[in-house]
This record gives sequence, C-alpha cells and structure tokens, in this order.
Amino acid sequence: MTQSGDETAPVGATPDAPKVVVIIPTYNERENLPIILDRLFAAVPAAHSLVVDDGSPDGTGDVADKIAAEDGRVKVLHRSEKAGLGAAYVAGFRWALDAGYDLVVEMDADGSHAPEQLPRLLAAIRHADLVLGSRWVPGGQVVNWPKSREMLSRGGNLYTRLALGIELHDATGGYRVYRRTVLQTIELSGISSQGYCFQVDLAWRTVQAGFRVVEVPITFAEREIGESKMSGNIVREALLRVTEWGAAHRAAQLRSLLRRR
Ligand SMILES: Nc1nc2c(ncn2[C@@H]2O[C@H](COP(=O)(O)OP(=O)(O)OP(=O)(O)O)[C@@H](O)[C@H]2O)c(=O)[nH]1
Ligand SMILES: [Mg+2]
Repeated sequence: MTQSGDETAPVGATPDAPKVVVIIPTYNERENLPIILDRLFAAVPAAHSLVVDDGSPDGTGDVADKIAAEDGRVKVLHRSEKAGLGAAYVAGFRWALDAGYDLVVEMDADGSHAPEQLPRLLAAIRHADLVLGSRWVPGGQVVNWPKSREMLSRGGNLYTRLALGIELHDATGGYRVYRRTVLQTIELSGISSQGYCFQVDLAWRTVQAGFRVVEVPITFAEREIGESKMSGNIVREALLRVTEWGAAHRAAQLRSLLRRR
C-alpha cells in the first residue's frame, strides 16, 4: 500500500498533506449546491470539489460555474444528459486521477452527507484504503427517514452481506473516501452499475482487490430541498446484480475447493 503526504497532519495543513477532492454529482440541485459547498469548505477548507452535473434542467450547472468562477477550489464537469450516478462518478474519478488528487471523496449534494463529519472520514483513511460512512454500525444513524426507506436500506445491506459474504454493514451508502491507488487498481471502465448498485459494485471490487475497507459511523439526514432520484429500477438493478455477483463468487469458491480436492 502506498500513500503520499504526511500521515499525521490534518488535510491541507502542510504542503505535502494529501490532496483531497470531493466529488459532488448533481441533477437538479440548484438550491442545495451552494449550501453544501459552503458547509464543505467550512469543515475542510483545504479540500477541493468537483461538481459533476448531468445537464440539470434547473440550471445547477450554471450555479456551479458561478461558484467556480469565484472560488478556485471548485471545478465543474458538465455532461450533456442524465446518465445516472454511477457514470457521473466514473467520469469524476477519472478527472480526479488525472488531476493528481490523493484522496477522492463521494458526497451527495442534498445534505444527506454532512460535510462536518468529513474530518472523521479523512482521519480514518490514514489506516485504510476505502472509508465508508456507515449508517448501520454502532453510532451511525438516519434522521427523518421514512420507515420504508430505512427497511429498504437495512434489508438491502443485509442481503448484500449474505449474498457476497462480506462484512460490510453499509455497502450501499454513498459517503466515502477512496485512496487514489484503489481507483487506479479497480477497473473503472468495467463499471456500468448505476444507483445503489454502483456503490456496492465499487465496495465489492475494492474488497476483492484486497484493499482495506473501514466503516465509520455517520448521521445520514433525509434531503430537505429538491426531489429524490431514487426509483424502483434502481432497487431492481441492485437486487439483480448483487445476486449475480454473489452466485459468481460462490461458484468460483466451489470450483477452487473442488480443484484443491
Ligand atoms: N450527475 C448526476 N447526478 C445524479 C444523478 N442521479 C442522482 N444524482 C445526484 O446524486 C446524489 C444522490 O441522489 P439522490 O436523488 O439524493 O438519491 P438518494 O439519496 O438515493 O435519494 P433521497 O434519499 O431521496 O435523496 C444527489 O446529489 C443527486 O443530485 C445523475 O443521473 N447524474
Ligand atoms: Mg439523497
């Protein structure tokens, strides 16, 4: 495992401290974006941010450009049409790797992922390759979530744990910190998953590549402004793919067991 920067210094405190970029995918988040960026820079002033906007009809891309014109820490990637969270993140990861960042953060624009908790996630990456902000470990929680969403998330994570045989409690969550080595190692071009499935896909690839994954409790708050992009299709995609990966994994385990015999 390689790591650049001073392990003990807070992010950005010294010239050789790890360079951090927070990728924020947006689709119709014009009201939320300025709020989340303000909160982010109040919490971690040395961080940079990449907004990945999929041509939001509400003009989020223009709002992002205006902020970027005034604050050199903010960059914007404009994509022509809504192609899903997964594709937006893959484009953002490629950009971040090219730009030489050491640590790459995933954060929603809608305030569900509190920037104030980012320093704790960044502290944990000193001893890990991927840090998951986790709702379902002791100390983690959700605020203002309908019971139905909570059941879906808990159930989805339990199913993921059983199907893939991994120890992670919140593999569907989207508040994370990756070391650049992880994103360089896992095959980004092979990723076609979209919603929650994308998050499981990346966590699963990271575990399989032998990297160290650590969960840190977070408080996840339901969005207050704007509309959710969550859909039945996103849930179906996750269920189907996790089942396929689990079956392939078990088949591979069985084959290697039989070979050994
Ligand atoms: N660029 C891009 N961003 C997206 C897309 N779909 C969702 N997002 C963003 O991804 C983040 C998560 O999406 P949400 O709609 O909040 O999904 P969710 O958190 O599962 O749903 P809620 O809990 O209801 O908010 C938000 O910042 C969205 O604006 C997309 O197709 N393209
Ligand atoms: Mg959300």
